Amino acid sequence: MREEDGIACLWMRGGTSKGAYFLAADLPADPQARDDLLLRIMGSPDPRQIDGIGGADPLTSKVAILSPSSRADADVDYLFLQVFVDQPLVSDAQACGNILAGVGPAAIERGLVAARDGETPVRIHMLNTGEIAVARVRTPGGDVRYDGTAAIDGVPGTAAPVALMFQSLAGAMCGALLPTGRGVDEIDGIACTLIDNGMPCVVMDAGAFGLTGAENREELEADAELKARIEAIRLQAGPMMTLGDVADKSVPKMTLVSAPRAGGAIATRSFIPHRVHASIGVFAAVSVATACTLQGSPAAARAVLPADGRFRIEHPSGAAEVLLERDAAGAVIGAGTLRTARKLMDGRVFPRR
Ligand code: NQM
Repeated sequence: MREEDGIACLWMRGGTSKGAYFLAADLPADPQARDDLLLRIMGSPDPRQIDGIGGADPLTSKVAILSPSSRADADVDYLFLQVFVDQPLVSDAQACGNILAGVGPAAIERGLVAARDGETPVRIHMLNTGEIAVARVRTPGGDVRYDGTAAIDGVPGTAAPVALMFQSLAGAMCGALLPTGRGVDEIDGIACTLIDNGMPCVVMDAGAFGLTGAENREELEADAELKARIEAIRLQAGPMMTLGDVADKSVPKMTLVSAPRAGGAIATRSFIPHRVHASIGVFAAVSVATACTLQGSPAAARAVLPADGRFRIEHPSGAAEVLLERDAAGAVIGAGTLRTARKLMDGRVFPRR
């Protein structure tokens, strides 16, 4: 690989995020050399990412690396990497369900998965957590179809649906759904549910911070005192969740909940962790929905539980629907959601040298 010749790159929207999709074979095998290259491709560290293709926001500074699956029960391996915008950091300490929505289409585009006529199920081995997701990709005539009639809040217009299904996400990063063994912990006087059903999240009541929970992204990001309080809780929650020192990690996510305002199950505002999410992550939404079912959790206290298992998780730009499958005892055993994805650019990217 010669950097001056460019590196094959698909630039795609996955759900409400955007990122660069690569084949592992096109990147250095050594993680340090790979991360150094990705920082230069994205233009990090720089708040504007002016000399790279990153979009100056954690939601548009993401990378998916695809390779033939190492497992017989999957079609493709997917490693997610979060490229920090203003720090020289690349982290594999979280999965990403939004970027996941583009993995099926990208795997077909790159010839890793053969498309069927109509719809192609793609079994995706998520290397960050070891779990498998199944994505259903529209492929009429054996070609990926991006246009369609599905709409998701946070993305204008409509596109082809990508249904995502998950099983056994509990403890994906932390080893247990409730890594402290409790549904509620108190940190700095705030009741928190420390939960991981696909994404390590700290769920807290917005009211405990004197907020209504309806504040917008800009208002929350401008509140330096609030951000400092939330970061202090996060740094304590990290080791409690078995994540170790999380100062340089993008997990746990910090989600403030309040009563739903638009007919959903719960309202959320999520720090991911230093910027506020414009909507909510997929696995974060699954984790928050799961917290809504846990008696004693600040989420359960505010939630309006749906009778049909379809949790509409309200967020700053609408709501994300998560379907939870529960066993007879009420434990969450499966989850699903609907996303869309779109190929924006297929070409070669030239990193800063
Ligand atoms: O929780 C952003 C996103 C995400 C993560 C973040 C995600 C998930 O929306 O599954 O999708 O929380 O950093 O892309």
